[in-house]
Amino acid sequence: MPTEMEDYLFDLRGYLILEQALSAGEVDELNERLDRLFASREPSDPNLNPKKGYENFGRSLGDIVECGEPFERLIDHPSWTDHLHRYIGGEDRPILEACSAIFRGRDQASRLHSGAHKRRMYTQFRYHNNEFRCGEINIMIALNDWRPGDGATMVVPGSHKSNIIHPAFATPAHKPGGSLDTVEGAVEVLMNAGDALLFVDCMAHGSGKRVNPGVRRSILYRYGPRWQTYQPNRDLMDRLTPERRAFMNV
Ligand SMILES: O=C(O)CCC(=O)C(=O)O
Repeated sequence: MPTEMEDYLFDLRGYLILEQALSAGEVDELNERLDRLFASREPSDPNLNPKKGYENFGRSLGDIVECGEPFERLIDHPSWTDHLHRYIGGEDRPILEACSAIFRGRDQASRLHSGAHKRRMYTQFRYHNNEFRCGEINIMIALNDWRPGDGATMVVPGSHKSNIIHPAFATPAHKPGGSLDTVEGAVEVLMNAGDALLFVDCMAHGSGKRVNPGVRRSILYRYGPRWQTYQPNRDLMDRLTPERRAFMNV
């Protein structure tokens, strides 16, 4: 279970740094796998190329959990499993919603996005009766050391509870190619290889622009509450109109 201090800091800031969440051996194995995976993809592979508006994000390889046992081990890694249960909360068990490896090179960045003002289901942060109920918890793993200028994740602490949109959403920081380098209140999350950043997705975040040579290496696993229970059978799904199918949980 997270400690009392972790609960306090997570509630206050919206994030925690889990130091040495992965061992040096685990980091080496993941890096080795990723080197081979990235090298085996054609540069035109759509899975390697970020979607429209995120062209400057870096190289990203989606559904990475399907790429071997070292990635499967991350699903319920002991360094964060209890935190996921605590922060997603209640009887809603955490499920993996998305996962990717992100390599960020020179001049690349993740622009400012998310924030409590959005009020979407997955950008929710709630706390009631000593229970957290977060719509999405992210685990961002550093696979090499992240130092100033490396394109590290940047967060706006406390913005998961903000009622007011950050004024920087009206600036180039939020536009394609933007970064959080000059965003008021944003902090750069510097980590050592093997550390993991746990954060609630409704905290405003993105990254600094990488200005150093080399590549920032990372893996991102996103979890949310599974609260739908009814799963329709295949026969029913085959019969339904596309409009009706769109209402079903598959
Ligand atoms: O790449 C990063 O450091 C941040 C990733 C991010 O902002 C996101 O995927 O939502």
